[in-house]
Amino acid sequence: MRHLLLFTLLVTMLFSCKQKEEATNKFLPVDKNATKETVGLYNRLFQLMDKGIMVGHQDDLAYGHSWYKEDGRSDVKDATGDYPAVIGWELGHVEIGAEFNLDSVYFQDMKRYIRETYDRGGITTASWHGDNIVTGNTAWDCAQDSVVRTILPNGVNHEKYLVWLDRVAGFFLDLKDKDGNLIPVVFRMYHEHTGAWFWWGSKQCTPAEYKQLWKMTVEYLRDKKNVHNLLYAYSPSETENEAAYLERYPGDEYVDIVGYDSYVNGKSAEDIQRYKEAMDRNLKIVTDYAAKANKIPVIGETGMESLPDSTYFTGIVYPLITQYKIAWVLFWRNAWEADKPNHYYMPFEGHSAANDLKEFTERPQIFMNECIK
Ligand code: BMA
Repeated sequence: MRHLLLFTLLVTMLFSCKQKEEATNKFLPVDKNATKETVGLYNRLFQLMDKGIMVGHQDDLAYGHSWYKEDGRSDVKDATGDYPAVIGWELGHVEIGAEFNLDSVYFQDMKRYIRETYDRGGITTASWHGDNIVTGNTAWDCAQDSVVRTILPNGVNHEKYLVWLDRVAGFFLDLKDKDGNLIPVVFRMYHEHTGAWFWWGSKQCTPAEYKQLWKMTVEYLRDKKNVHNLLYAYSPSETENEAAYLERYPGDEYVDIVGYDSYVNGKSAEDIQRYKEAMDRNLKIVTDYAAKANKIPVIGETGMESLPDSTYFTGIVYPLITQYKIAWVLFWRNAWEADKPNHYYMPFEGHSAANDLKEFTERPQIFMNECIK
């Protein structure tokens, strides 16, 4: 009996996801005045990355497949027993002073969810589908190729855009823990810019303009608005090679985290094969670059809508990501809206892929919230 206990203990120690990180601050983020919690988060990410890959989910706490705003609920927790280690939020419409974002999440609630995540030892990342300042339409209004130019210094919308950035800054500066300290978050801004579906996309501005937009935003938030609780994440949509990946890269002094976004488009064997190839290629691009430049590599967004393949997590994602050292993989949102019943990327309780997700999250290299506490 004692042998069995000892054996169980040893196995648990060997395979347990709970391994304390050491408190060393070797890596400095691009903000040299970053708060100590932000520097701490950056270094924690490097340490966690050596041990495993964190699971992330967009909007996890705010709503899920066919439910909205139920305190404590999470589709991922319903299916696996734990919250994701990383939770993504969307800032779209904060810039226009709205009370809720473009997916109907109230910013006040979002701040509370971010505090809850922080209290649980989890990590927060934010994306921003900001409106098109020229037309007043959404981020997807990309018929023009001049929006970015009008925002840059001397552009006709520069001053107005700074007011938008003031509101973004205000959001981040209002993220406080119970002792009043700022909560550090990862800001994944102007994402998927190698595609051409947002006003900051590849056909909508030149590489030089994109880089200027990025630098202007970092400098304004950091140096003018004194926002010092951010790590900056660069996340184009999938690219062919490192040169393409870096074509619009604003420089190592403006980026802390390097990622990419890639989805399974469709459900045929060819679609899955194409996804595997794109994922493998982009995992290699970001991990190679991160190793050279001392950055954190991540998968900024991924998923298979509706999960028609019930072995997506263990059969497709797991073998791909475990060949590489990355900090996290973030799966996109589970829409609550009645008109989007198939728009979900994580299984909910009872879904045919729920057991597969559970099995995936139980593997020793895969970290959920409990593992990183
Ligand atoms: C897209 C979709 C939209 C959503 C947007 C911003 O990928 O999920 O329904 O409004 O992201 O979150």
